[in-house]
Amino acid sequence: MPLFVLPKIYPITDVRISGIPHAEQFQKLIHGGSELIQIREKHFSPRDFYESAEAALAVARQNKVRIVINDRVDIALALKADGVHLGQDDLPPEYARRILGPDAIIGFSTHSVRQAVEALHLPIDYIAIGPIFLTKTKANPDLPLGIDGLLEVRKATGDFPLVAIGGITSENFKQVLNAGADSAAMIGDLISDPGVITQKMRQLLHPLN
Ligand code: 3NM
Repeated sequence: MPLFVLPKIYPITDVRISGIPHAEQFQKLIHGGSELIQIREKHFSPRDFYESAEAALAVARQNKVRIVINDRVDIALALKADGVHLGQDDLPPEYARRILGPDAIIGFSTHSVRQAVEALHLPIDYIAIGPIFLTKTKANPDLPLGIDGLLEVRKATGDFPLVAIGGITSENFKQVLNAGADSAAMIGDLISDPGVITQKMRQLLHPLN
């Protein structure tokens, strides 16, 4: 299997932080050039998450952009989304793969070198490692790994597709890419001000424009 190709910037939507619906965040991110977006929702009922994801998926499909659902394999399956992103306490990736099939994108969160190395044997398309820096977005985050920790994870995971997450901003994203992350996942810094989501996304992808 060829390695999964990640975009340099991997946006994740969050309604509490941006104050606008997921589908609108998708619209703005896509205008700014996003090609793969994760919908993350820790506070909605399953029904409301499903309906938000359905609306976000419609926007994604209109624009030929891929959508990954955070945590919920059932919602990814029901909507025929492009994939799912799983945490350490979610359904194990082996079972998500069994349910979603060989073509689904499956991402998996790790928080240490040990977890990242263990994840190499799983049927997943990418590993996320975090938090790299301090973050207020995630409840009970692990201790930040810092750039040194990220360098160690990169070394231990060879060329396996690697997403860095946690406290990444337009100021520090180049540092994580230079440290070997294939992609920088961003929530707060990218989507907290809905008026500038498109502009921020565009600047991340084309810093000189
Ligand atoms: N997962 P922000 S840190 C969703 O460590 C998430 O696995 C993390 O949000 C991990 O870009 C995190 O606002 C929050 O810091 C990322």
